[in-house]
Amino acid sequence: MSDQPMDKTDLNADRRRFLRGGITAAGGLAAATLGARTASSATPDPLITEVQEWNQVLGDGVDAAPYGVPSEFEAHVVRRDVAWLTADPVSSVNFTPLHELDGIITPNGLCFERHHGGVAQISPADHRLMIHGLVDTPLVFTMQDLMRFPRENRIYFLECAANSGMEWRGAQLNGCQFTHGMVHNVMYTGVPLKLLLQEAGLKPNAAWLLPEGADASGMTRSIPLDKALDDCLVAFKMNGEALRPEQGYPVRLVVPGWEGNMWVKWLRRIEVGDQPWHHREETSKYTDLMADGKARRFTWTMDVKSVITNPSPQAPILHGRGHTVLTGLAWSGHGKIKRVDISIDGGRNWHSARIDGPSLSKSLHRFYYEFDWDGSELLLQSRAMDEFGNIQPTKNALRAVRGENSIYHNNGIQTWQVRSNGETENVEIS
Ligand SMILES: Nc1nc2c(c(=O)[nH]1)N[C@H]1C(S)=C(S)[C@@H](COP(=O)(O)O)O[C@H]1N2
Ligand SMILES: [Mo]
Repeated sequence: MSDQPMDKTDLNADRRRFLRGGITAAGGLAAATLGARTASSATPDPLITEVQEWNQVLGDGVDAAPYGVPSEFEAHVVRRDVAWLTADPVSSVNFTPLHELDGIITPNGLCFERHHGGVAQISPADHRLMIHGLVDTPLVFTMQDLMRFPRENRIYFLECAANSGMEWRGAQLNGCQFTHGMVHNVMYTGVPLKLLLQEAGLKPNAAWLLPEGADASGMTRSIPLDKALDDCLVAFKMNGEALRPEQGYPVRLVVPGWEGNMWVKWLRRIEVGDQPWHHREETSKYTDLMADGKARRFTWTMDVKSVITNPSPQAPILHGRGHTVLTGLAWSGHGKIKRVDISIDGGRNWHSARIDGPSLSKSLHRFYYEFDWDGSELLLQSRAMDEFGNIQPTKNALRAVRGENSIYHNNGIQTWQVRSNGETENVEIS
């Protein structure tokens, strides 16, 4: 190309000449294998040969969007809720659109929300965090105080213990957003909780913590001290910017690998005690009801799990047979993901998926499996294994151990059925 500035009309005329000449694009062979159209195609594409509107008008200036928003063509990429699931949107949940995302980071505006008393709006100047109980010196921190402690940056998934809960008794919701979308993966910036506890000084009999939220639900959970001293963070940033109000602005607790309900948002108080507290929800919530009527309690760690995000019911195969990219997410509350296996025939044959992107402990992992689709019906499954050899079970194996009364901790293998027209559905196979 010449280094003379060229106007857009010239550029288009140039493209037309190129097309009429029928020049075969270099690398045309590779493109053909992948099913892309070659440049020498008989009917010229007006999107290439004609001047388009956006080639001719000036766009918005830099003052149009002081805080940027996604393209208008991405308006369908939003959190969604399921109206019949809860009585009231204030004590409810919405779901991350996993099928629209790639890589491992969840954008802040798409992180699913779960709250029991709505979103508290708190000015950071008015926020206080108290640490008291079995400590040498009870302390109250302002946000400014917190900013004077050394910080860490860590990427962790948060999964609600009820994620996939509606699927215990069979295939129910048609889309990975709804079956698996109570998970997000964020880089947190925060102060290790250990440093704040050391500042207050722990009494020798200190063994449990009771973090409490400043929202209307005043949510509290019992957390063993060992976990707090290991890897918990008191976080004020997510993906580089301030926490969103929905995620607990100005400060939330991060409890890596453990169920989401312990990640107290709008964190205002941490009481130190020598035994767990009795929570009013304990009889019905955040325990796993077994077939014999007994309940599992303190099932904190989120087990190894994975889901294929594309294709999936909200993201059918639209391109027909041929080269197909399957992708999804895998995670484990115990550590890193070591391997993900893919089956396209309902678990008869397994192939290793390719994990791409950072492999971090207690973080989402992104996997891919590329294959040539012959247009026949598929039964897609993914099965994750973590670095400690924990393997994702089938749903039936899970039911054999836990019965069907549970809502929580469903990490069973998900099946999507792809029909020959590319439509995809949530199914279960025995
Ligand atoms: N203060 C407070 N913290 C809370 C909750 C709440 O209602 N109030 N909900 C909990 C539950 S059940 C989950 S799953 C996570 C959800 O976090 P998210 O809204 O950032 O996705 O927050 C937890 N922390
Ligand atoms: Mo939750």
